[in-house]
Amino acid sequence: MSSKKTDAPRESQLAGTQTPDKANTNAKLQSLENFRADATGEALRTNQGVKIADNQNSLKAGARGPSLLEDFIMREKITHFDHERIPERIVHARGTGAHGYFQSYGDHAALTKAGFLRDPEAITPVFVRFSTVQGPRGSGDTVRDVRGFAVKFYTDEGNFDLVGNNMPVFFIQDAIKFPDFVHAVKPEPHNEIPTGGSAHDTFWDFVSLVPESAHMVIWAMSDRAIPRSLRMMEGFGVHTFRLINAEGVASFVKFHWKPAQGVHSVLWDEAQKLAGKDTDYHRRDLWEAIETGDYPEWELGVQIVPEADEHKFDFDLLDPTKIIPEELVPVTPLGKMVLNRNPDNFFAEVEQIAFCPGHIVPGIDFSNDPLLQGRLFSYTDTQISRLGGPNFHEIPINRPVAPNHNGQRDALHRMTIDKGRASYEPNSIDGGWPKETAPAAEDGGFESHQERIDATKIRQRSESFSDHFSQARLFFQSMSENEQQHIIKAYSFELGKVEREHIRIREVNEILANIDLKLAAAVAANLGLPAPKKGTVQVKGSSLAKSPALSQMNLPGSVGIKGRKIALLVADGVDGADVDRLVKALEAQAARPLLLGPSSAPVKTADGKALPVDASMEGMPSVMVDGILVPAGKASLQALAGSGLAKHYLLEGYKHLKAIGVAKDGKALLDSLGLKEDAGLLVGDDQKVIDAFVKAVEGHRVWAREAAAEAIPA
Ligand code: HDE
Repeated sequence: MSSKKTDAPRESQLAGTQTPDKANTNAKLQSLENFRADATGEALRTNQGVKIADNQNSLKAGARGPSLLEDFIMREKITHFDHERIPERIVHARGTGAHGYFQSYGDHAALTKAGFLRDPEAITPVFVRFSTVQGPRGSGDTVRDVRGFAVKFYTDEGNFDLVGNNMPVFFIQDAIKFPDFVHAVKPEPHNEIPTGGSAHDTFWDFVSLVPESAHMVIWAMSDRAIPRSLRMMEGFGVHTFRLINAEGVASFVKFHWKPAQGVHSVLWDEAQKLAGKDTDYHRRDLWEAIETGDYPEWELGVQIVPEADEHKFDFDLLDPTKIIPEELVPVTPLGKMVLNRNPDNFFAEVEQIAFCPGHIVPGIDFSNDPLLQGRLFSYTDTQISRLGGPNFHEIPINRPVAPNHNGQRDALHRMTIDKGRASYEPNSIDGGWPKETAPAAEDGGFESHQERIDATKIRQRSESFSDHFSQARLFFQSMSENEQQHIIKAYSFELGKVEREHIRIREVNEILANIDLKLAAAVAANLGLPAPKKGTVQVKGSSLAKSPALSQMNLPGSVGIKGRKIALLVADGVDGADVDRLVKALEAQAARPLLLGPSSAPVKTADGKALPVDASMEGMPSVMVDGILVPAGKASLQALAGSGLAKHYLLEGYKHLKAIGVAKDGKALLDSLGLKEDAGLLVGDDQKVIDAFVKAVEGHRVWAREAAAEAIPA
């Protein structure tokens, strides 16, 4: 949602690294990927390798007779088909992913001994899976939800999984509450409604009873929960981790991913419409960007806290409902990640990838965050039922590029045929192999950070975890006016869907009033409830009045309009030369012009030529594009003025604060719609209009228009 650009260290750092081409970057992984099958030029065969002569007809007793049981070809085919689905993920079921690489900016030796962060020449293959949390596999991409941001680094020292989200905190503080939280947010158990959303009683019942969720819930009610693109999201490791250097010195860190594409969101009305008009909006966007060579990039950075400073903050570093404000500890850039290859097969790669926060390499270690500690168990456990046994690490997408010999040889679906007779260690039969490696830095054996623990076994929450509202307040008060209004509307919408009034009242009086009275009053008014006069607890407040880094408005915006989709609305009689001029201007910016007609048939230009269109206006509705241009041509403009589809296109684009540029003769069309020119609604046929249009698209949305756009029907 940002329009401002800053001289972020990211840009200078990115410019300083070489960008290896696509063929080279994945060379390492691909050389090990002998499991990819290409059937080009191959005969159709059964799974046993028998060539198939007829794949159209089953074996029958006579052409009209019953089928024969001996038809092993049909039985094999149907048996396989009958078992083609596996259980979807309990959470994060809906997702998509891509391959790429990570490259360190330098040797971060002071911080860590992890090899992939030590060698700036090393190209570490990665696979990233983005996801929503609540909805099933087939649910919409643009629902209001947290987004998963899970990265598997295939390092030379083993796989490292950074299994994060696009929000830096979480709903609960202790893993034992996770099943309760997930049962509450998932569709309700009696009717399995709603699909892909949190606007229902069980979710709000739970979060209004569990104040530790207040901070994360306000993030989920913000624009962060409706990203414009998976490429335009920040990512966070959430928990505090440790990095360990070769001398064994540990630093606490929080991981951050900063997108080079800027951080942007859609409006709520757009998000809702997209969920129907293009359920695959985010999946398609990522796929197309990679196919067209517009490779998304993120910078990996860390906030570093020396162990000695662990207790220097007014919150607990182990509490996953807290951020370290970037104003207190800035993010140190470590390297960049580029996604440059789409999967060949969704099931084999995106569906079968198995992440686990417990997959770490020497140089990285955990903290005692009780949410992280529970996750270390849960992920491996869930794969056993989802992927059918403990050998899921042998599925191609999960295999490390590092060798992995040990005594774990049996169990369901074992692929490797291990040689040698000793599946135990120590042994003297197989020469003692495979052997342990010393933890010394150059040897690379994993060694847990030696933390002194002297404690009583106890079921208790630390007192330092008890402030649930200071950072939620900091978040709300750090938002721009537009963002605050979006948050108010999101709470009002969601609570408006809650049937039980006592839940609405509890959320307003016992949660929102403790966050911010202005927020509570505005939501209360929309629900017809009295505004609370004061909160129910004493909130100590954050040491900062505001954290500018929390507002998307303040984050670096996109640079240029590369890859942005721009609709050109055309009808019979359009001025072909003007279309050419606009298309060339957009292509010069590496944007994606799309000619949209009244139908999918070509339109006729004013000088009688057939002009093919990319889609109909119905097929590519305004919610799917970032800006709209209306080229010159009297007859075309007249036709558009008489078309409900075209008028709706412009009104909706205006309502969603998009840049609109209309030829001079199209002024009457705008007047008939009651639309007034502004910084992003431009009229004219000259270069100045194009320049202003490009600037408005780069700014993502015309925020100054938001109040005026309220009057436009949705
Ligand atoms: Fe997860 N989470 N989670 N989670 N999570 C899963 O693992 C779990 C949490 C996250 O694209 C599951 O393989 C527990 C925080 C992502 O495949 C499961 C707790 C964060 C993904 C699981 C949490 C996440 C998952 C479901 C609380 C952000 C998708 C299927 C203790 C830091 C990964 C699976 C992918 C998936 C458990 C909390 C992120 C059930 C018990 C906090 C991105 O194992």
